[in-house]
Amino acid sequence: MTILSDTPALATAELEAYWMPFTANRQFKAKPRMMVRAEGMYYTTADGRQILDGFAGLWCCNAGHGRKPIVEAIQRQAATMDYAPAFQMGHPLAFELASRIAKMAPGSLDHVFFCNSGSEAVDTALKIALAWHRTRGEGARTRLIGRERGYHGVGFGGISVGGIPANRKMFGTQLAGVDHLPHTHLPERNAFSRGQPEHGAFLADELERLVALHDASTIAAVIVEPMAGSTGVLVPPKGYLERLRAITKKHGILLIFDEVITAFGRVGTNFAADLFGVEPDMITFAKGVTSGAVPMGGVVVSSEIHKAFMTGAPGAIELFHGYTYSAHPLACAAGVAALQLYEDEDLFGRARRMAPKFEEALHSLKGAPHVIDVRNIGLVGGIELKSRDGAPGARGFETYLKCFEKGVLVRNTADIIALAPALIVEDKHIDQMVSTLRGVLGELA
Ligand code: PXG
Repeated sequence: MTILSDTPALATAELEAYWMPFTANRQFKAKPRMMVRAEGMYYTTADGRQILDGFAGLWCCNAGHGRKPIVEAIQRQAATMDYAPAFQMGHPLAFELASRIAKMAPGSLDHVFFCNSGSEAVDTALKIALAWHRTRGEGARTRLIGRERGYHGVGFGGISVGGIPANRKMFGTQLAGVDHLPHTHLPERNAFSRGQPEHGAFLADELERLVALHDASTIAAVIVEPMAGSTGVLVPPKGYLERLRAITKKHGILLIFDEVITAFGRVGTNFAADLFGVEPDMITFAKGVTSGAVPMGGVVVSSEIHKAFMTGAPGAIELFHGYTYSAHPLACAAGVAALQLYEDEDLFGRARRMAPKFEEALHSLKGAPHVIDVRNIGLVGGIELKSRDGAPGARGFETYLKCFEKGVLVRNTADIIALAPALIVEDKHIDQMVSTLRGVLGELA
């Protein structure tokens, strides 16, 4: 199969040293897909083709690519102060960004700990959960509960609570004392749901079963993505998150929402917690906070959690955790500029306004070859294809490659195609994504 018109910008030998993440390295290097520029909704490849970005990079460039206010803020900051020590020192933009995020966050979530990625954000949140219980004299609460089909990055904490077998099986025993809720994907009952599916709230009751098994006094936290992105756009069933919240509260267990994908407008609100009307105790974020322009992640914690640490001698360090690049000046500059841009252009409102058109277009693929489910929320869509006999994932990957060949970047997780365009997406882009997908599905075996 011709994957694309291949004019690699680099000689094959120059491709060797870079061990690429989550990539079929040998296959890529045989036919590289090399991006060299990005602007607005489009990438330009090394061979000069325009690619419509249907995935905001990797769920991150929510304001679109190369946005001037963000670019200029980064340039200004790089020229003014490249770096300031993160420990026992600060710089004004870190405080400004934290204040802005705290104001955007729901309810009593009002303090922000910065790191550099979603994986670090998850590890940070899990550590804060453990330390918080210990600070309050409940140090026996060490158990962490994740969910099948959850993705929480690739640190040992994240893969331990995560629920993707391939991400876990090669890496030993991971964290001790972790258990998992069942995932919420019920295609036989919920296929072709628009927005939140009707069935599945009962799956939250599995937490009661885990509490009965382990005893609440051993459980520190439950972590879930309010909408599971990576494993194929699993929108929470109606009532599910509410029930998780009620059960965690009843048993003194912290609830962490991993909003690395869903925060900052992806579902049309500041956080998915706002859309679903459920307030967790902590929210992890990354990606959209800088619109993907500089790596950054973080955790927003409730005032109650934060307050519990602010005790002891005034000169004592309250939390032995942090990174050299926590609140890096370039990331903070990008973050402040991105949040300002989201506000100035009302991009989250725009996401809400575009969502019905996006939903309609995606669901028009019902009945297209191989399509067994379409699901969506905000500006996120998932199209599930029937797996080819004996070759799970092959049809999804070929769809991804052929869409790229035809000028549209989508993402596949096995046989599920995900779409998550930047919030500046226009009708014509949505039409191009869906018509390209329709064409590709028609061609595929
Ligand atoms: N939590 C969630 C919910 C994520 O989606 C992470 C943590 C980890 O973030 P970092 O910054 O450490 O990668 C993520 C990342 C995909 C895809 O194709 C998803 C992610 C990353 C790359 C690809 O779905 N999510």
